[in-house]
Amino acid sequence: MKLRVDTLDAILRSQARCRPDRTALISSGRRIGYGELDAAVERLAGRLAGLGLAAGDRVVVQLPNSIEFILLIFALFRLGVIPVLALPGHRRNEIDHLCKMAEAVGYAIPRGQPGFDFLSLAEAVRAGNQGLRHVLTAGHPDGSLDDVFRLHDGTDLPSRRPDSQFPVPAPADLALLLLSGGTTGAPKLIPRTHRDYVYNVRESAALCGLDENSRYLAALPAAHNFALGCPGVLGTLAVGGTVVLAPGAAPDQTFELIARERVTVSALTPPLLTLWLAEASWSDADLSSLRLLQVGGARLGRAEAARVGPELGCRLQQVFGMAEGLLCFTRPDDPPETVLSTQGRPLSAADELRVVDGDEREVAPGEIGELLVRGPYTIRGYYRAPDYDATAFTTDGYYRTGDLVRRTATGHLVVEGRVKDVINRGGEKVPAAEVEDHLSAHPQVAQAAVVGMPDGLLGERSCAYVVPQGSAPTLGELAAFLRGRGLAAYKLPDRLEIADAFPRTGAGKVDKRELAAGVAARLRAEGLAKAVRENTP
Ligand code: OOB
Repeated sequence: MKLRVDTLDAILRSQARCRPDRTALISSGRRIGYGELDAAVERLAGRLAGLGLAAGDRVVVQLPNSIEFILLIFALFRLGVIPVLALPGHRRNEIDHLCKMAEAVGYAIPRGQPGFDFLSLAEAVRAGNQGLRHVLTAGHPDGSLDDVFRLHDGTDLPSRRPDSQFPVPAPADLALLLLSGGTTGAPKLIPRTHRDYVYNVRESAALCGLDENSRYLAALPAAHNFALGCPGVLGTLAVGGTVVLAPGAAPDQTFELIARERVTVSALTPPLLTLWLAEASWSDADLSSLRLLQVGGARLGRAEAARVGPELGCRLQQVFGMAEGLLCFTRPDDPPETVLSTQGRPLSAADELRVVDGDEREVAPGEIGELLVRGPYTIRGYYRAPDYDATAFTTDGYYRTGDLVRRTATGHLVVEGRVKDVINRGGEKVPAAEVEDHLSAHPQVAQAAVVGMPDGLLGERSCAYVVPQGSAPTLGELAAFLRGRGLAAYKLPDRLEIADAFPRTGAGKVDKRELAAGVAARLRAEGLAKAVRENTP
């Protein structure tokens, strides 16, 4: 049988065939070869089929960076089942929404994870989702890779149905559903096909110069597009390299691993880079194997960018990407200044970019405007959201990114701001409207508006403005209320401002620009007052 390498599953199959003994994954000191991984995927796929999962079904996957995560997504790819990739920080609000939007039949969670009770979360989600038939729990394998997954009551998965045959997906078929960070209202699902995602993964790997000797450290959650496929975990596997899975991205979870496993490439958000730089200034961990560090997800300051080479001893690559598709990278042969001060240029020559004004007219070269994009791996519509698509895409199929950019003479982009109502909290995207809806449900809140405020570490944090109803609530009370409604922690406001009324724009909408300017001015004044206090004897 000829292997089609234009599906995600074929990435693993073809490597397992040409280099079965090479190490594919390293996690918690455990090493898994390509052949071993492929065989375990085959057995797991069989057992999931025995459970009744079939091509086209959707399963919400919420697992940390682990062998189990990789095993499961490949087993789902092999079955033609669509993984819906939730982030580790998501809670009842998000998971319930994902299950409903995707009409998921399964939900996979970690077993015995310290710090949070995923089983209770799964129970709560199941109560509101009749179609959610299976809760799978993933535990650490001691020996064999075969009993990694159980059902939520602790029982084993059934054995493979003898008649189970796996369909070979067509390249145009839906492969996975990613989460959008950048939409108004409740988050949308992003349908990525085998063809477009394989292209995304392979082209990114080629651009970054990955090969079978590359050792990629998955520090960011592998469920996020950046660490999954840009080139990330899948890009590394596609070229026969080794993926080293870190439990988290902080220096205490990564530096020793980099030294021990001789990691050559990784990806970070700007705040994590700040932590790495601080730690590297005194740590004696050996980072000399690192050759390339990708940084993206939020705007990277030039000063921090300039420290990467001298202080971490590796090359920096800026990445401006989105789960909807478009990826921009700085290139190895870009002049140093371009790498420090731009967010790169598009991955593909077939990416079509337009930078437009409010009337959708192309701005003059070098001017700032909203970025619209169409291309071989950018979606033409969200998953089952035709009403939303009508405004999120132009009539000729361009995706409105909501990002304000400027294009340099060399075609590199500089991200200058955004028009979408999202707070970019160090790479984690907080949809303002979603938080506002939850805040408005509080009995002491008449109106709520969530805006971004500048922050030294995260770039931005979120500030909730509230017009109270009766006595004003405190930030602590609102945070507890939102947590009680199952909101992920990163969406909780960092600051509260109480107002009598909101300023309005000419069109009568809440003037968020003025609110954001107001809190920024207060922060500056508070900073000054603090500096004066600290410097007054
Ligand atoms: C990545 O993907 P998402 O889907 O979580 O967020 C996309 C949004 C972009 O529209 C933009 O607003 C922002 O995140 N963003 C950046 C940026 N990279 C992403 N803003 C400024 N500078 C950057 N370098 O965040 C993502 C996906 C794939 C690769 C890298 C990041």
